[in-house]
Amino acid sequence: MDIDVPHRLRPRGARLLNAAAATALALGGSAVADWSALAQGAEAKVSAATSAVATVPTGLLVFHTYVSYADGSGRLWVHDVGAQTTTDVSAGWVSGGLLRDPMNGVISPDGRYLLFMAISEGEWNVFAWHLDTADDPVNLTKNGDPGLGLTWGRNEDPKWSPDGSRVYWKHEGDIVTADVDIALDGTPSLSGRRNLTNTPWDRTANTGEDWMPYPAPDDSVVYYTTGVGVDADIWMVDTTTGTTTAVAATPGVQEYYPVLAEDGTLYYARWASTSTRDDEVWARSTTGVHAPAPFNLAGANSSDPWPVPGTTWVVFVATESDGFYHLYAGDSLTGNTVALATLGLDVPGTNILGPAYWSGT
Ligand SMILES: [Ca+2]
Ligand SMILES: [Ca+2]
Repeated sequence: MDIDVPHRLRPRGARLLNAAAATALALGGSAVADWSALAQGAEAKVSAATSAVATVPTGLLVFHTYVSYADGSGRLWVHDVGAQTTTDVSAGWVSGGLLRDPMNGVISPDGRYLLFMAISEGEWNVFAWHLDTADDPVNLTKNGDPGLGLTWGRNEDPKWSPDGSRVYWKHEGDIVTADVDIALDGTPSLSGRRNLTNTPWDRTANTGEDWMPYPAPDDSVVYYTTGVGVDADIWMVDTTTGTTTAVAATPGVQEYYPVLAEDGTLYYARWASTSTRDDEVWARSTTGVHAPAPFNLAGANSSDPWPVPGTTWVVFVATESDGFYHLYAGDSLTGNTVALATLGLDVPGTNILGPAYWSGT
């Protein structure tokens, strides 16, 4: 089996995933959680400042867990902020042999589908699951699909277009896109695939890899990461002309995982410096100024930012002394940082990664 090389060094844990311990966890005592208020007195880095916008809207927070990258322990979770429940939606798919190591989930703008990547047929593929149904997830990038014109290979890092009509993902080291078609019975499929980048990928040397796309609200450009490790930069490609432009390209510093906030701020992860290779969440303002976010944890790796729509909060993950990544919420205005485990949202003994927030329609 040809498995992708992890882009980041993931800590290796000794314990196995304990899925049962994490079902139906409570996030807080109210239907609308106030992360800042709930964190008072909790074991979290909380500044003296009070959050200007502390209320978190109801919605769904998707994330994935694994002990070590692609080791077969991967699970995909949906946390309902309003209902205060956390569900491993992937348990049956994994135990039934449909797929393994699901990760990088994102919910469609209309809330109907969960898009993610997982291994099946010996390779990474992009799946969509009709949320809250007993339907199996549909493999949207099934190898040899004549309608999609795919060659056999890796399909990863899927994202919805802002209106849900398209999907962007990485196929064999390039950013590609295709239209979403929904059959009368609700079954999703893709058509009309085209490449947005065309840089040859050397699978052995691992050069020329474009990954982790994130589209602008009008689909005019798609942000993405190019290169890995010390060579990783963030670029954007014009979806009409194909022109590519550097966005965050500091030499000798890994820059990756671009995610756009509603106000136009571009969040991403990068090493602190060429010599200090701790990941930090950074932000590029709408005026083009790049700076570390005020909520990074000292001496830890902070990454995988996802702004919560309608708030100043950014959900992200950071390493702790147990060697695993855990969920955090950071206030981009005040720097208040809340460990969501202190509110009961945790899956002990595994890495929690790839949070994506859907705030509802
Ligand atoms: Ca490429
Ligand atoms: Ca760089």
